[in-house]
Amino acid sequence: SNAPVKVAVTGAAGQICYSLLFRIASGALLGPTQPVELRLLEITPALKALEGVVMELDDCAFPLLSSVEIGDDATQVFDGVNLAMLVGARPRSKGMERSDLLEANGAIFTAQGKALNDHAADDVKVLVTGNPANTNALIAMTNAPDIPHHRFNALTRLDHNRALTQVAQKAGVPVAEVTHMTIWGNHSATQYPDLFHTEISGRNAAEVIDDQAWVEQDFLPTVQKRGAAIIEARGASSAASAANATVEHMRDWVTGTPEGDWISMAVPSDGSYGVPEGLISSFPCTVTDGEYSIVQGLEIDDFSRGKIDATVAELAEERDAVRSLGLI
Ligand code: NAX
Repeated sequence: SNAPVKVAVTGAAGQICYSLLFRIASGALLGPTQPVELRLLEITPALKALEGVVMELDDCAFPLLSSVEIGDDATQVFDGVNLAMLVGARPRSKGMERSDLLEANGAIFTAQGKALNDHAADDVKVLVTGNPANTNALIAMTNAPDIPHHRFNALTRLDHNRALTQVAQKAGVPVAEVTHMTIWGNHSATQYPDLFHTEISGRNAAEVIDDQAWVEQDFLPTVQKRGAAIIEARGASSAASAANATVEHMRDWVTGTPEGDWISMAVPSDGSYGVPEGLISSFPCTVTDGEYSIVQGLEIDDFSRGKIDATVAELAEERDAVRSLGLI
């Protein structure tokens, strides 16, 4: 059917959404024949700025954009939504303790989880981009008991894409030649971009590159600290690339992954690869018919095991912290 798909986006007046909304409305998310209805959530003081963004959406005259609704009440904005992109979050301000940050975001993601639980469409898929993305997704998921857990994902696709390009540039090949990239764990500086299953033109990337010093001293820190490097260079955090990754994750979740490749998605662990069940951790995933599965059977050597364990330990600490705050 060509009924519009209802797409909710939060943080809609922020900088990521200034790219994201236009990509969705142009058809980059659901293809060139699928109309979309945008449902945009913001906090009250940002609604005026959001009205300006809606004026610009109007001024694009996108043929696929059937309507736009805005508001500051999640229960209304999320009513009947099929896809929800949770981008808005509370940034860490100067002097803010880590527990304050978790608590401020906890308030946002408990409320939004409940609103999705009570008002979203039965088929809703929820993708969290707002940081700390994995733990915010865990909070939303836990506060939405009627929505199956596997409908809650967090974004590590930006890290995945960053890693693809680093490998392509090192090997001197077009980025499309690089496949089977995996980001493991948390979307944070502890994430583990895994070169040992990556392929360059179908050959093992670690063998093609054959430079363990580059992997440890260049590749890993470059990908892990890329967000900070963008801030340093641009004076603002990654926005267009984060929007692109948000579109690509949700697009692949809806329409499927390419035959013979996989992508990185942070999904609730089923215990695969020793990641404790329930943590929202990044894994190699494929998608068929709108359902993802974690790629099984990859061999994990000691180097990778240590890196995966470290990032998963951080996720467990975040979970314990939000649990002790009563958020999950
Ligand atoms: P901005 O500060 O430009 O925009 C965030 C917007 O969210 C603001 O307009 C704010 O009013 C709104 N907001 C706050 N609380 C809200 C609520 N309860 N309901 C609805 N809207 C609310 O940040 P931006 O650069 O757009 O980044 C958004 C989030 O993405 C941040 O948490 C950021 O850390 C995170 N990122 C995540 C990435 C990832 O790969 N997972 C990478 C990029 C980015 O750093």
